[in-house]
Amino acid sequence: MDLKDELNDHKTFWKIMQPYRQAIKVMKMKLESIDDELKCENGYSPIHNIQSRIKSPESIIDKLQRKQYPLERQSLEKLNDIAGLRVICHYINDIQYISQLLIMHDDIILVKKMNYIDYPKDTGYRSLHLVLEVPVYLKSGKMKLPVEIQMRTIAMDFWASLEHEILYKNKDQVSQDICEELQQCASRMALTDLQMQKIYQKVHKKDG
Ligand code: 0O2
Repeated sequence: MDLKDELNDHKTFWKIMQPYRQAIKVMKMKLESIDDELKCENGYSPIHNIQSRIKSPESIIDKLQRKQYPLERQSLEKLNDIAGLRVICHYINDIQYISQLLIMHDDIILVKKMNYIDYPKDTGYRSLHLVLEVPVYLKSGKMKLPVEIQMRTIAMDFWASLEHEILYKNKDQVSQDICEELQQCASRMALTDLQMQKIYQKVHKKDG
């Protein structure tokens, strides 16, 4: 069976992805614990919500082909984003703080950090991407697996979700004007994020 057939077979895909599901659970638990500790300390949860996903067979095959890796099991090790978590935070400052606390855990390794918040993509996309290796314990022993974490504010998520929906399957047919409009929306959302952060700080200071 070649990799394409294996991934497209529901049962086989489910089995191959088992360690990745475990990696997601470990990472989610770490994030929830950080959120809980900060809630006890500051009286509010910095994390709005956490979503997780296993990359779809179609998207895995697409990426392997795009990167010109052979379509075989071993090539899966070359992908950092098979296990993915999206962490939606309330304020921009929460993103930096939570990521610092997470990286401090001594059982995880920071493999890659892409700061699309300070350096947004040309599309206007903003998020902090971290690839972290996390230990997973199987019958056969311990293995380390990468998990990609996308951290963003509610405003960044609003933009990314709608942009993805608008451009989905239309990316190549969209005019420059539309791209510019989307970039403008992203810039406005970024300004709003900064303003909301400042408002929070002002109110918090006043109350505290
Ligand atoms: P899915 O869910 O993975 O099928 P790399 O791994 O660094 O070699 P990659 O994967 O292209 O290459 O890295 P990148 O661009 O840092 O991260 C890709 C993911 O970021 C995308 O996943 C999106 O979730 C998100 N993303 C990146 N750019 C944009 C953008 O312009 N708009 C939106 N809405 N999201 C973006 P996939 O691959 O699309 O999906």
